[in-house]
Amino acid sequence: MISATSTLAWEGRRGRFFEAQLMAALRILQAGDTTTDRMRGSWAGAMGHTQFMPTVFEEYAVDFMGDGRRDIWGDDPSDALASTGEYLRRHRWRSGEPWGMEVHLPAGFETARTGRDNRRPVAAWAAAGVRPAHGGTLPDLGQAAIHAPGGADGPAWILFHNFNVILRYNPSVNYGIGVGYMANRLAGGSGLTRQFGPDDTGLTQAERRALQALLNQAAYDVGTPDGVVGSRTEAAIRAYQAARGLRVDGRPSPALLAALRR
Ligand SMILES: [Ca+2]
Repeated sequence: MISATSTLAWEGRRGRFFEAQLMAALRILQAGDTTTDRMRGSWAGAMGHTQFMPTVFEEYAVDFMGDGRRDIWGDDPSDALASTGEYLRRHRWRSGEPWGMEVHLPAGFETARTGRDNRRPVAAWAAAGVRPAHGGTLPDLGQAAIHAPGGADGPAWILFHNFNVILRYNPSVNYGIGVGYMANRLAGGSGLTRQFGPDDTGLTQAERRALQALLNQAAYDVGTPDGVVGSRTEAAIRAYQAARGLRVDGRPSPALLAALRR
């Protein structure tokens, strides 16, 4: 942490910001919360299990286990998780309320009405035909937004107050949906009822997985098919294309999937 924050303070683009982070990191050491060898963080200065910046640590970290040290780095994640809970609480997380839920949109629903800034009362969305994907009625939690990244027929969510609290951690809507969805699944919640459409490769996730399985069958090893096209899949595609005399670009496509299925 000291190496990373002092380098970034010296490098200059955000010098003042990282100078403040460096000074905070030194104060944390001085306070005895951890030691230099255990105070690890990313190159960009985020540290511990839930990636607190040093100034955020000073503001929100708590000693949940009561041993006198706020230890967000140790094998026991209790202090880190409690500190994250404190961060969410102080940003006005409402206990017991969901962040959002998957919904089904009615036929002809205008996606122009979706988006995080397009907030309306839950009752207005219910009147417009928005229904929980897993049945029941929408809980009346005040103002809410609809997020439908794949259009009206893809997965869609209604987003309540607590979703905006998650975004205080990271302002990406995809990040917020990912965190919220994973939390629901960890708590035993159901999977999505709708599939995402094709991505910019022209293939759906199921098709990308099928493409990876076919590459494996053809002895171009991509590892366990997961629908995520990383460097290993790209290398396998390149090898396959080269062996078949195709243009070598390493990119998945509907034509490549069709070739593998022949
Ligand atoms: Ca502690």
